[in-house]
Amino acid sequence: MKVNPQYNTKEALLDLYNKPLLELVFEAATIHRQYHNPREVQMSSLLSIKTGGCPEDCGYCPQAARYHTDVDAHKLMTVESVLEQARNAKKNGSSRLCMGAAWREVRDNKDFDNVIEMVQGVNALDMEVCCTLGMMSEDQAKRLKDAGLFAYNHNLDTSADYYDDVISTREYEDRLNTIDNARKAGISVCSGGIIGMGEAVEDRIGLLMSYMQMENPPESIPINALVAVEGTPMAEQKPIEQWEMIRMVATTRIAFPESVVRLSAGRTKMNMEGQALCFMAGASSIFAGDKLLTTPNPEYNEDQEMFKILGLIPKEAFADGEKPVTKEDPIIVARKEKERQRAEELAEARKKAKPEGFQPRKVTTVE
Ligand code: SAM
Ligand code: DTB
Ligand code: SF4
Repeated sequence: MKVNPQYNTKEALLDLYNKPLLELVFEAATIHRQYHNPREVQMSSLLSIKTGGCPEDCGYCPQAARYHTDVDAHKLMTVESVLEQARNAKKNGSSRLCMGAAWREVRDNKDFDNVIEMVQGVNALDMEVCCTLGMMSEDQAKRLKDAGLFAYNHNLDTSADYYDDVISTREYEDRLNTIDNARKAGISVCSGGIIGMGEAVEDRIGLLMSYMQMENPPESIPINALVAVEGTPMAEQKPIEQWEMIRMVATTRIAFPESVVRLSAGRTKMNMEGQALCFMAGASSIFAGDKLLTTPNPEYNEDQEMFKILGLIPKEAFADGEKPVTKEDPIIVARKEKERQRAEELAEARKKAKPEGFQPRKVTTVE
Protein backbone atom coordinates (compact mmCIF):
# COMPACT_ATOMS: atom_id res chain seq x y z
CA MET A 1 0.00 0.00 0.00
CA LYS A 2 1.82 3.08 -1.30
CA VAL A 3 -0.73 5.59 -0.06
CA ASN A 4 -3.27 5.09 2.66
CA PRO A 5 -6.73 5.43 1.03
CA GLN A 6 -8.24 6.25 4.42
CA TYR A 7 -6.35 9.56 4.41
CA ASN A 8 -6.36 10.75 0.84
CA THR A 9 -8.18 14.02 1.43
CA LYS A 10 -7.02 17.25 3.07
CA GLU A 11 -9.76 16.98 5.72
CA ALA A 12 -8.92 13.40 6.68
CA LEU A 13 -5.19 14.17 6.89
CA LEU A 14 -5.80 17.29 8.97
CA ASP A 15 -7.97 15.34 11.43
CA LEU A 16 -5.25 12.73 11.62
CA TYR A 17 -2.53 15.33 12.30
CA ASN A 18 -4.64 16.86 15.08
CA LYS A 19 -5.50 13.58 16.83
CA PRO A 20 -4.52 13.21 20.51
CA LEU A 21 -0.74 12.83 20.27
CA LEU A 22 -0.38 9.38 21.76
CA GLU A 23 -3.26 8.02 19.68
CA LEU A 24 -1.52 9.37 16.59
CA VAL A 25 1.83 7.85 17.58
CA PHE A 26 0.18 4.51 18.32
CA GLU A 27 -1.56 4.41 14.93
CA ALA A 28 1.70 5.35 13.19
CA ALA A 29 3.70 2.76 15.15
CA THR A 30 1.16 0.08 14.21
CA ILE A 31 1.43 0.86 10.48
CA HIS A 32 5.22 1.14 10.76
CA ARG A 33 5.46 -2.40 12.12
CA GLN A 34 3.42 -3.78 9.21
CA TYR A 35 5.77 -2.42 6.57
CA HIS A 36 9.19 -1.91 8.21
CA ASN A 37 11.49 -3.38 10.83
CA PRO A 38 10.94 -0.91 13.71
CA ARG A 39 14.46 -1.40 15.13
CA GLU A 40 16.21 -0.45 11.91
CA VAL A 41 17.24 3.17 11.39
CA GLN A 42 19.43 4.14 8.46
CA MET A 43 22.46 6.32 9.08
CA SER A 44 22.93 8.54 6.08
CA SER A 45 25.75 11.04 5.58
CA LEU A 46 25.37 14.41 3.94
CA LEU A 47 28.18 15.96 1.96
CA SER A 48 28.13 19.43 0.47
CA ILE A 49 30.08 18.86 -2.73
CA LYS A 50 29.58 22.45 -3.92
CA THR A 51 28.86 25.05 -1.29
CA GLY A 52 27.27 28.51 -1.32
CA GLY A 53 27.05 31.18 -4.00
CA CYS A 54 23.64 29.93 -5.18
CA PRO A 55 21.62 32.32 -7.37
CA GLU A 56 18.23 31.21 -5.92
CA ASP A 57 16.34 33.02 -3.14
CA CYS A 58 15.03 30.12 -0.99
CA GLY A 59 14.19 32.00 2.22
CA TYR A 60 15.50 29.29 4.53
CA CYS A 61 18.82 28.69 2.85
CA PRO A 62 22.21 29.90 4.10
CA GLN A 63 23.76 29.04 0.72
CA ALA A 64 21.87 31.65 -1.30
CA ALA A 65 24.42 34.22 -2.51
CA ARG A 66 22.08 37.13 -1.87
CA TYR A 67 21.94 36.57 1.92
CA HIS A 68 24.83 37.55 4.15
CA THR A 69 25.53 34.39 6.11
CA ASP A 70 28.71 32.81 7.49
CA VAL A 71 28.83 30.24 4.69
CA ASP A 72 31.98 30.46 2.56
CA ALA A 73 31.48 29.53 -1.08
CA HIS A 74 33.51 26.58 -2.38
CA LYS A 75 33.76 25.24 -5.89
CA LEU A 76 32.99 21.59 -6.65
CA MET A 77 35.05 19.11 -4.60
CA THR A 78 37.35 16.74 -6.46
CA VAL A 79 36.21 13.19 -7.17
CA GLU A 80 39.00 11.77 -4.99
CA SER A 81 38.16 13.92 -1.95
CA VAL A 82 34.48 12.96 -2.22
CA LEU A 83 35.41 9.27 -2.32
CA GLU A 84 37.64 9.70 0.72
CA GLN A 85 34.71 11.26 2.64
CA ALA A 86 32.44 8.46 1.43
CA ARG A 87 34.86 5.79 2.71
CA ASN A 88 34.98 7.56 6.09
CA ALA A 89 31.20 7.78 6.27
CA LYS A 90 30.94 4.06 5.51
CA LYS A 91 33.54 3.26 8.18
CA ASN A 92 31.38 5.18 10.66
CA GLY A 93 28.31 3.11 9.83
CA SER A 94 26.56 5.15 7.13
CA SER A 95 24.95 3.11 4.38
CA ARG A 96 23.89 6.08 2.28
CA LEU A 97 25.66 9.20 1.05
CA CYS A 98 23.68 12.25 -0.01
CA MET A 99 25.72 14.71 -2.07
CA GLY A 100 24.32 18.23 -2.20
CA ALA A 101 25.27 21.04 -4.56
CA ALA A 102 24.21 24.67 -4.20
CA TRP A 103 23.09 24.80 -7.81
CA ARG A 104 19.86 26.14 -9.27
CA GLU A 105 20.04 23.39 -11.88
CA VAL A 106 22.32 20.79 -13.36
CA ARG A 107 24.33 21.99 -16.38
CA ASP A 108 25.94 19.76 -18.99
CA ASN A 109 29.54 20.63 -18.26
CA LYS A 110 32.76 19.29 -16.75
CA ASP A 111 31.38 19.72 -13.21
CA PHE A 112 28.47 17.41 -14.04
CA ASP A 113 30.90 14.90 -15.58
CA ASN A 114 32.75 14.94 -12.26
CA VAL A 115 29.51 14.35 -10.35
CA ILE A 116 28.89 11.35 -12.61
CA GLU A 117 32.30 9.97 -11.61
CA MET A 118 31.51 10.61 -7.93
CA VAL A 119 28.26 8.63 -8.27
CA GLN A 120 30.08 5.78 -10.01
CA GLY A 121 32.74 5.73 -7.28
CA VAL A 122 30.36 5.82 -4.31
CA ASN A 123 28.11 3.14 -5.83
CA ALA A 124 31.20 0.96 -6.17
CA LEU A 125 31.66 1.29 -2.38
CA ASP A 126 28.28 -0.44 -1.95
CA MET A 127 26.63 2.63 -0.48
CA GLU A 128 23.28 4.04 -1.59
CA VAL A 129 24.06 7.21 -3.51
CA CYS A 130 21.65 10.13 -3.38
CA CYS A 131 22.20 13.48 -5.07
CA THR A 132 20.49 16.82 -4.65
CA LEU A 133 21.66 19.14 -7.40
CA GLY A 134 18.64 21.33 -8.14
CA MET A 135 16.52 21.11 -11.27
CA MET A 136 17.46 18.52 -13.88
CA SER A 137 16.26 17.29 -17.26
CA GLU A 138 15.24 13.74 -18.11
CA ASP A 139 18.50 13.20 -20.04
CA GLN A 140 20.59 14.35 -17.10
CA ALA A 141 18.56 12.05 -14.85
CA LYS A 142 19.27 9.15 -17.21
CA ARG A 143 23.00 9.84 -17.04
CA LEU A 144 22.86 9.83 -13.24
CA LYS A 145 20.85 6.62 -13.26
CA ASP A 146 23.41 4.90 -15.50
CA ALA A 147 26.20 6.10 -13.24
CA GLY A 148 24.57 4.15 -10.39
CA LEU A 149 22.47 6.78 -8.63
CA PHE A 150 20.09 5.20 -6.12
CA ALA A 151 17.92 8.24 -5.33
CA TYR A 152 17.45 11.87 -6.27
CA ASN A 153 16.46 14.35 -3.57
CA HIS A 154 14.34 17.28 -4.62
CA ASN A 155 12.08 18.71 -1.92
CA LEU A 156 8.75 20.40 -2.52
CA ASP A 157 9.52 22.04 0.84
CA THR A 158 5.94 23.16 1.61
CA SER A 159 2.42 23.40 0.17
CA ALA A 160 1.80 24.90 -3.27
CA ASP A 161 -0.09 27.72 -1.47
CA TYR A 162 2.72 28.73 0.89
CA TYR A 163 5.51 28.16 -1.63
CA ASP A 164 5.53 31.74 -3.00
CA ASP A 165 6.19 33.08 0.52
CA VAL A 166 9.39 31.04 0.61
CA ILE A 167 10.89 31.07 -2.91
CA SER A 168 10.35 33.33 -5.91
CA THR A 169 13.11 32.28 -8.31
CA ARG A 170 11.51 29.01 -9.37
CA GLU A 171 8.03 27.58 -9.46
CA TYR A 172 6.40 24.68 -7.62
CA GLU A 173 5.69 23.27 -11.08
CA ASP A 174 9.46 23.26 -11.87
CA ARG A 175 10.02 21.11 -8.81
CA LEU A 176 7.27 18.70 -9.82
CA ASN A 177 8.88 18.44 -13.28
CA THR A 178 12.29 17.56 -11.86
CA ILE A 179 10.73 14.89 -9.67
CA ASP A 180 8.97 13.57 -12.77
CA ASN A 181 12.26 13.49 -14.70
CA ALA A 182 13.89 11.43 -11.95
CA ARG A 183 10.92 9.04 -12.07
CA LYS A 184 11.06 8.71 -15.86
CA ALA A 185 14.73 7.76 -15.59
CA GLY A 186 13.83 5.03 -13.09
CA ILE A 187 15.50 6.75 -10.12
CA SER A 188 13.99 6.35 -6.67
CA VAL A 189 12.57 9.70 -5.47
CA CYS A 190 13.44 11.39 -2.17
CA SER A 191 11.24 14.43 -1.59
CA GLY A 192 9.92 16.09 1.53
CA GLY A 193 9.71 19.40 3.28
CA ILE A 194 10.56 21.79 6.05
CA ILE A 195 8.33 22.71 8.97
CA GLY A 196 8.76 25.81 11.13
CA MET A 197 8.98 28.36 8.31
CA GLY A 198 5.92 30.26 9.56
CA GLU A 199 3.49 28.05 7.62
CA ALA A 200 0.08 26.95 8.90
CA VAL A 201 -0.67 23.33 9.79
CA GLU A 202 -2.81 23.31 6.61
CA ASP A 203 0.41 23.90 4.59
CA ARG A 204 2.08 20.87 6.15
CA ILE A 205 -0.97 18.88 5.12
CA GLY A 206 -0.87 20.58 1.70
CA LEU A 207 2.68 19.30 1.22
CA LEU A 208 1.55 15.75 1.97
CA MET A 209 -1.43 16.19 -0.37
CA SER A 210 0.97 17.10 -3.21
CA TYR A 211 2.59 13.70 -2.74
CA MET A 212 -0.82 12.00 -2.39
CA GLN A 213 -1.75 13.30 -5.83
CA MET A 214 1.30 11.78 -7.52
CA GLU A 215 0.94 8.58 -9.50
CA ASN A 216 3.90 7.28 -7.54
CA PRO A 217 4.61 9.01 -4.23
CA PRO A 218 8.28 9.35 -3.12
CA GLU A 219 10.00 6.23 -1.79
CA SER A 220 11.69 8.51 0.73
CA ILE A 221 10.21 11.54 2.52
CA PRO A 222 12.59 13.71 4.59
CA ILE A 223 10.97 15.84 7.27
CA ASN A 224 13.18 18.79 8.20
CA ALA A 225 12.69 21.36 10.95
CA LEU A 226 13.93 24.75 9.83
CA VAL A 227 17.49 25.47 10.91
CA ALA A 228 17.13 29.23 11.33
CA VAL A 229 20.38 30.75 10.08
CA GLU A 230 21.50 34.31 10.75
CA GLY A 231 21.45 36.40 7.62
CA THR A 232 18.57 34.53 5.97
CA PRO A 233 15.04 36.01 5.88
CA MET A 234 13.96 33.22 8.27
CA ALA A 235 16.63 33.92 10.89
CA GLU A 236 14.07 35.11 13.46
CA GLN A 237 11.59 32.24 13.06
CA LYS A 238 10.59 30.81 16.44
CA PRO A 239 11.77 27.17 16.75
CA ILE A 240 8.98 24.62 16.52
CA GLU A 241 8.04 22.37 19.43
CA GLN A 242 9.26 18.78 19.20
CA TRP A 243 5.62 17.67 19.32
CA GLU A 244 5.10 19.23 15.91
CA MET A 245 7.95 17.20 14.45
CA ILE A 246 6.49 14.05 16.02
CA ARG A 247 3.04 14.83 14.59
CA MET A 248 4.45 15.49 11.12
CA VAL A 249 6.52 12.29 11.11
CA ALA A 250 3.57 10.22 12.35
CA THR A 251 1.11 11.69 9.85
CA THR A 252 3.56 11.12 6.99
CA ARG A 253 4.16 7.53 8.11
CA ILE A 254 0.44 6.74 8.20
CA ALA A 255 -0.28 8.45 4.88
CA PHE A 256 2.57 6.70 3.00
CA PRO A 257 3.02 3.31 4.66
CA GLU A 258 5.75 2.01 2.31
CA SER A 259 7.92 5.13 2.13
CA VAL A 260 10.97 5.72 4.29
CA VAL A 261 10.30 8.72 6.54
CA ARG A 262 13.52 10.55 7.38
CA LEU A 263 14.02 12.55 10.56
CA SER A 264 16.26 15.11 8.88
CA ALA A 265 17.44 18.66 9.75
CA GLY A 266 16.64 20.09 13.17
CA ARG A 267 17.73 17.29 15.51
CA THR A 268 20.11 19.55 17.49
CA LYS A 269 16.99 21.22 18.94
CA MET A 270 15.45 17.89 19.97
CA ASN A 271 16.21 15.73 23.00
CA MET A 272 16.58 11.96 22.92
CA GLU A 273 13.01 11.45 24.17
CA GLY A 274 11.59 13.54 21.33
CA GLN A 275 13.63 11.66 18.76
CA ALA A 276 12.60 8.34 20.32
CA LEU A 277 8.95 9.25 19.75
CA CYS A 278 9.78 10.06 16.12
CA PHE A 279 11.32 6.58 15.69
CA MET A 280 8.29 5.10 17.44
CA ALA A 281 6.08 7.04 15.02
CA GLY A 282 7.87 5.63 11.99
CA ALA A 283 11.01 7.62 11.24
CA SER A 284 13.66 5.18 10.05
CA SER A 285 16.59 7.34 9.03
CA ILE A 286 18.76 10.10 10.40
CA PHE A 287 21.62 12.17 9.04
CA ALA A 288 24.76 11.04 10.84
CA GLY A 289 27.87 13.15 11.41
CA ASP A 290 28.33 16.52 13.08
CA LYS A 291 27.42 18.54 10.00
CA LEU A 292 24.41 18.61 7.71
CA LEU A 293 25.32 20.55 4.56
CA THR A 294 26.48 23.75 6.25
CA THR A 295 24.84 23.68 9.70
CA PRO A 296 25.49 21.57 12.81
CA ASN A 297 24.01 18.14 13.50
CA PRO A 298 24.34 16.03 16.69
CA GLU A 299 27.80 14.56 17.33
CA TYR A 300 28.49 11.04 16.09
CA ASN A 301 29.05 9.76 19.65
CA GLU A 302 25.74 11.18 20.86
CA ASP A 303 23.90 9.27 18.12
CA GLN A 304 25.80 6.06 18.91
CA GLU A 305 24.68 6.42 22.52
CA MET A 306 21.09 7.06 21.41
CA PHE A 307 21.10 3.91 19.22
CA LYS A 308 22.39 1.90 22.19
CA ILE A 309 19.84 3.25 24.66
CA LEU A 310 16.90 2.87 22.28
CA GLY A 311 18.01 -0.53 20.94
CA LEU A 312 18.19 0.71 17.35
CA ILE A 313 20.28 -0.96 14.68
CA PRO A 314 21.78 0.72 11.61
CA LYS A 315 19.99 -0.23 8.41
CA GLU A 316 22.09 -1.91 5.72
CA ALA A 317 22.46 -0.40 2.26
CA PHE A 318 19.88 -1.49 -0.35
CA ALA A 319 17.40 -2.80 2.22
CA ASP A 320 14.72 -0.77 0.39
CA GLY A 321 15.71 -1.35 -3.22
CA GLU A 322 18.24 -3.09 -5.43
CA LYS A 323 21.75 -1.78 -5.92
CA PRO A 324 21.88 0.07 -9.26
CA VAL A 325 24.28 -1.20 -11.89
CA THR A 326 26.91 1.31 -13.01
CA LYS A 327 27.22 1.55 -16.78
CA GLU A 328 29.95 3.21 -18.77
CA ASP A 329 29.27 6.89 -19.38
CA PRO A 330 29.83 7.62 -23.10
CA ILE A 331 30.59 11.31 -22.51
CA ILE A 332 33.29 10.52 -19.95
CA VAL A 333 34.70 7.71 -22.09
CA ALA A 334 34.91 10.08 -25.09
CA ARG A 335 36.50 12.82 -22.97
CA LYS A 336 39.11 10.46 -21.54
CA GLU A 337 39.90 9.14 -25.01
CA LYS A 338 40.37 12.72 -26.25
CA GLU A 339 42.63 13.50 -23.28
CA ARG A 340 44.66 10.35 -24.00
CA GLN A 341 45.05 11.30 -27.65
CA ARG A 342 46.07 14.82 -26.75
CA ALA A 343 48.69 13.52 -24.31
CA GLU A 344 50.02 11.19 -27.01
CA GLU A 345 50.22 14.01 -29.54
CA LEU A 346 52.01 16.21 -27.06
CA ALA A 347 54.57 13.51 -26.28
CA GLU A 348 55.10 12.99 -30.01
CA ALA A 349 55.60 16.71 -30.61
CA ARG A 350 58.11 16.87 -27.76
CA LYS A 351 60.01 13.96 -29.24
CA LYS A 352 60.15 15.67 -32.63
CA ALA A 353 61.40 18.91 -31.15
CA LYS A 354 64.05 17.01 -29.21
CA PRO A 355 65.03 13.92 -31.29
CA GLU A 356 66.53 10.90 -29.55
CA GLY A 357 70.29 11.02 -29.03
CA PHE A 358 70.08 14.78 -29.14
CA GLN A 359 72.60 16.27 -26.73
CA PRO A 360 72.35 19.94 -25.86
CA ARG A 361 75.58 21.77 -26.64
CA LYS A 362 77.62 22.49 -23.55
CA VAL A 363 77.98 26.19 -22.96
CA THR A 364 80.88 27.42 -20.91
CA THR A 365 80.53 30.76 -19.36
CA VAL A 366 83.36 33.02 -18.58
CA GLU A 367 83.28 34.40 -15.08
N1 SAM B 1 20.31 23.37 -4.47
C1 SAM B 1 19.57 22.18 -4.51
C2 SAM B 1 18.10 22.38 -4.33
O1 SAM B 1 17.69 23.33 -3.68
O2 SAM B 1 17.35 21.56 -4.83
C3 SAM B 1 20.05 21.14 -3.51
C4 SAM B 1 20.54 21.55 -2.15
S1 SAM B 1 19.32 22.23 -1.04
C5 SAM B 1 20.35 22.82 0.26
C6 SAM B 1 18.48 20.81 -0.41
C7 SAM B 1 17.37 21.00 0.58
O3 SAM B 1 17.89 21.34 1.86
C8 SAM B 1 16.35 22.10 0.33
O4 SAM B 1 15.39 21.76 -0.59
C9 SAM B 1 15.73 22.27 1.71
O5 SAM B 1 14.61 21.44 1.84
C10 SAM B 1 16.84 21.82 2.66
N2 SAM B 1 17.32 22.96 3.47
C11 SAM B 1 18.13 23.94 3.05
N3 SAM B 1 18.35 24.84 4.04
C12 SAM B 1 17.65 24.41 5.11
C13 SAM B 1 17.47 24.91 6.43
N4 SAM B 1 18.02 26.04 6.82
N5 SAM B 1 16.70 24.19 7.27
C14 SAM B 1 16.13 23.04 6.87
N6 SAM B 1 16.26 22.51 5.63
C15 SAM B 1 17.00 23.20 4.76
C1 DTB C 1 16.88 17.16 3.13
O1 DTB C 1 15.65 17.06 3.08
N1 DTB C 1 17.55 17.73 4.11
C2 DTB C 1 18.96 17.73 3.85
C3 DTB C 1 19.06 16.91 2.52
N2 DTB C 1 17.69 16.69 2.20
C4 DTB C 1 19.81 17.47 1.39
C5 DTB C 1 19.56 19.10 3.84
C6 DTB C 1 19.40 19.83 5.15
C7 DTB C 1 20.15 21.12 5.07
C8 DTB C 1 20.10 21.90 6.33
C9 DTB C 1 20.79 23.21 6.21
C10 DTB C 1 22.27 23.13 5.95
O2 DTB C 1 22.98 22.40 6.65
O3 DTB C 1 22.75 23.88 5.09
FE1 SF4 D 1 20.20 27.28 -3.75
FE2 SF4 D 1 19.25 24.90 -3.06
FE3 SF4 D 1 19.80 26.76 -1.20
FE4 SF4 D 1 17.73 27.12 -2.82
S1 SF4 D 1 17.98 25.46 -1.30
S2 SF4 D 1 19.27 28.65 -2.28
S3 SF4 D 1 18.49 26.22 -4.71
S4 SF4 D 1 21.24 25.74 -2.51
